[in-house]
Amino acid sequence: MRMRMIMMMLVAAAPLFGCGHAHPTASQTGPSSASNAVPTQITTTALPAAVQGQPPMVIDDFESYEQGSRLPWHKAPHGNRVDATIGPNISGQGRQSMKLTYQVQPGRGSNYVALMRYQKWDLSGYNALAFWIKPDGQGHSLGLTLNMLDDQGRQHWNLWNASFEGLGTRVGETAARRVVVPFSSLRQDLTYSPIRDVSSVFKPSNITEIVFFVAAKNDRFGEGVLYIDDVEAVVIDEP
Ligand SMILES: [Ca+2]
Repeated sequence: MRMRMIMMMLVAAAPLFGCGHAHPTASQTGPSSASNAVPTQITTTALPAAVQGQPPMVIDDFESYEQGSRLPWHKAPHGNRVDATIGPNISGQGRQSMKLTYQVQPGRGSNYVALMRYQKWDLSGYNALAFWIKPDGQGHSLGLTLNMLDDQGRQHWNLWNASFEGLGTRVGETAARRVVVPFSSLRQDLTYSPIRDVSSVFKPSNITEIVFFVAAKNDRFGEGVLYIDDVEAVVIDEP
């Protein structure tokens, strides 16, 4: 039987820097960024198991990389230090995950990390993004941003944000779990777009960038290690 947990939460769009890359969705990063916070209420759905009959589209299961090889996921030009390497199985299938080793420190630009993969994805026919995460118990907030091209294939930082505090990021919580983010829960962020008349319709066919954010919360700073695996586009039943 499917169990569904709907979690309502406050999210804040994050500051950004006009660097041309997707930005932090996590706010609650301390006084230095509080003035930039734009609270948005979203719904995030966590499903312990898969979804409908349609098979997922695997975006990355991290199984094809050699130990020590360079992953296509890398630090964004902004944010603090984050390295992506191969980690152990966390999802119960396969042998490898992605290990994020990161550091967050006080101060705007240092209190979060952004790990991105830049590629063109056509996720037509899917209505959610799913992944596994094994948090490190640090209690940081976690965010996800998708960047969307326009219909002419132009890049103008039409960003779509989700944040899932409470989903795998509680202090002391280290159990791996699957997170499902319905596309309908994403919130458009045009803060860094030079174009103002951008359509407010999310198009899964036009994804060009996926970014994970980890942001310090409640003045908890320092180094951390967490794991991500089985990043997939999936089909879910939506209310
Ligand atoms: Ca894997």
